[in-house]
Amino acid sequence: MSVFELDDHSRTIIHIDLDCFYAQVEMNKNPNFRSVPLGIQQKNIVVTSNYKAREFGIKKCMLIAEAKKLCPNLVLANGEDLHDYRQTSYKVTNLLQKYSHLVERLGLDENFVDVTALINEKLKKSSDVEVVGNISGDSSEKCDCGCTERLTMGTVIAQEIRDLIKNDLNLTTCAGIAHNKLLAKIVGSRHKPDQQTVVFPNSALELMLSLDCLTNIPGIGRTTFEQLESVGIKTIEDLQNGGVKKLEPLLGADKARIIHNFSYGIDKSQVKPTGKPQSIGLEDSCKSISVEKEVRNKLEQLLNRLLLLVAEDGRIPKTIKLTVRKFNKENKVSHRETRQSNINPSLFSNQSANKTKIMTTIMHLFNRIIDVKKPYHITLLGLSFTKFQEPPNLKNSVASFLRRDLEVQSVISIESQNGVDEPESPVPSTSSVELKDVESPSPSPSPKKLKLSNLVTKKRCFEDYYEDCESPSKLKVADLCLESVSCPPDADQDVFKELPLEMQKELWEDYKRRRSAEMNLCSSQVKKPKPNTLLNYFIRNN
Ligand code: TTP
Ligand code: MG
Repeated sequence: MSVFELDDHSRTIIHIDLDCFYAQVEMNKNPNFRSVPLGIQQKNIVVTSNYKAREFGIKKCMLIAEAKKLCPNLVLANGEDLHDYRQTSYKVTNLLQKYSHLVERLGLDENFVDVTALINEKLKKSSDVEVVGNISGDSSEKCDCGCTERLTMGTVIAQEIRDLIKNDLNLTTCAGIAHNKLLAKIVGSRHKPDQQTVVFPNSALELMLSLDCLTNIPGIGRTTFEQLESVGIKTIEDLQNGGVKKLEPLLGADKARIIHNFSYGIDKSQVKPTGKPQSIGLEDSCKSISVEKEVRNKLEQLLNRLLLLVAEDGRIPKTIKLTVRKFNKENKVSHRETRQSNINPSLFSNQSANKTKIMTTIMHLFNRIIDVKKPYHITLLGLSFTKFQEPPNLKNSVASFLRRDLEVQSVISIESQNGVDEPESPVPSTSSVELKDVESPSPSPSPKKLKLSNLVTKKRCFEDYYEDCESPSKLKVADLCLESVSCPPDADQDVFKELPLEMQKELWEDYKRRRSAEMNLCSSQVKKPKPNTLLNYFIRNN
């Protein structure tokens, strides 16, 4: 079988590399640097330079003395404190995560984004797009698997991504678009700076053969290069012709196969997400809005887009945050205010989110920032979800059963400590003050402080949530449950029946304690919960 028959074109990967990264960060901090050749100094080395300096022949990792000889007017900025670079780097990754949850960071200034899902969505609506940017090789010969259309759409998305990074962070980038990571990375560096290049599978081999040196293949460093050289493998063709068998004694079976595939432009490695974002949000600046209906429309649009991103992310948000930028016409100053609120996870069921209820919460937050009876001018609206919980994909596992009950149990436990009632609606229950927010924290009680009677509601919320997750362990517990425990009168019989025996006992004990406290009106005589119960174990681990 030919090596190409093993290739899979179904994915679309975008590799994003920031242009002269450290230099761009410094130029954003000090715009005077834009008009001069700038080198970034670490010790006695120029680790990078802006493109003006590169015109003088300055290269990365050149000695300062050598660089100064080439360009006596070279301005140097100290780049030893990485803080700002790191911060900017994460901002870029956060922006990319708006396009896919499959974003893999590579160092500080490179990211792979797997946009396959987004492209398949977009192609359902329209495939009438043209390539944006450069094409590597000849694109006239088309593959009939659909990769031409996918990669073409990939170029449109890459441009969108690069525009977003430029607009939001004032950073230019290069992008490579291909059906795998290897080709995306290699092809992205073909046209620099501030450009993008796509390679279609039929030009992959040509691209690989055009590499000057084996070390241009990611994964072949100096050591591997020397190992290969020692057996006469010096070029890409040598690598291809040598075959896996010749490489195995040198590199081991796995690496040999990978490197051999690489030489043909084949790379099966996945984009491995580098941690999930702490928040998923969108902002939209606008011409002054002064009417509540317009605000609502704008926020609804944002929410619709945001829910798609959240669905793609897969986690369930627990908090929503609204950002409003207000413009003060008198002193011509804008400032941002944010408010946030907890939201009930049950609003995000398997199929769709309850937009109406989420909008109610959002408008409630809005009315806490803006007094709509007075004139106002809004120039930006933003929504973001934060604090996530993992999705309920623990179907048929013991964990799913425990997890459901975990939620119920912590509710009971907290109630028994606080005894505070609270509605289960998603109306704001906490208020966080950020930036110039001047509101004092809301006096509303925390959503955790639910009464035992809310156990049922809470439990049901979770059942909507876990919809068809029938747990075999649950059935077993029910089947084996020969011993029966009374159901507290303030708990739902049906829900109670489903709980494992241990938990039923805990609930009954809890009910007895509360009853006893009520009867005696003397909390000091109430038996305290045992410290090492199953219940406490789960609560501690929540
Ligand atoms: P690169 O992406 O290699 O370089 P770059 O972004 O500056 O330039 P290009 O336009 O060619 O992509 O590296 C990213 C940053 O990493 C770079 O700005 C400085 C830093 N760096 C080092 O600290 N040491 C090094 O040896 C290199 C190569 C880069
Ligand atoms: Mg770079």
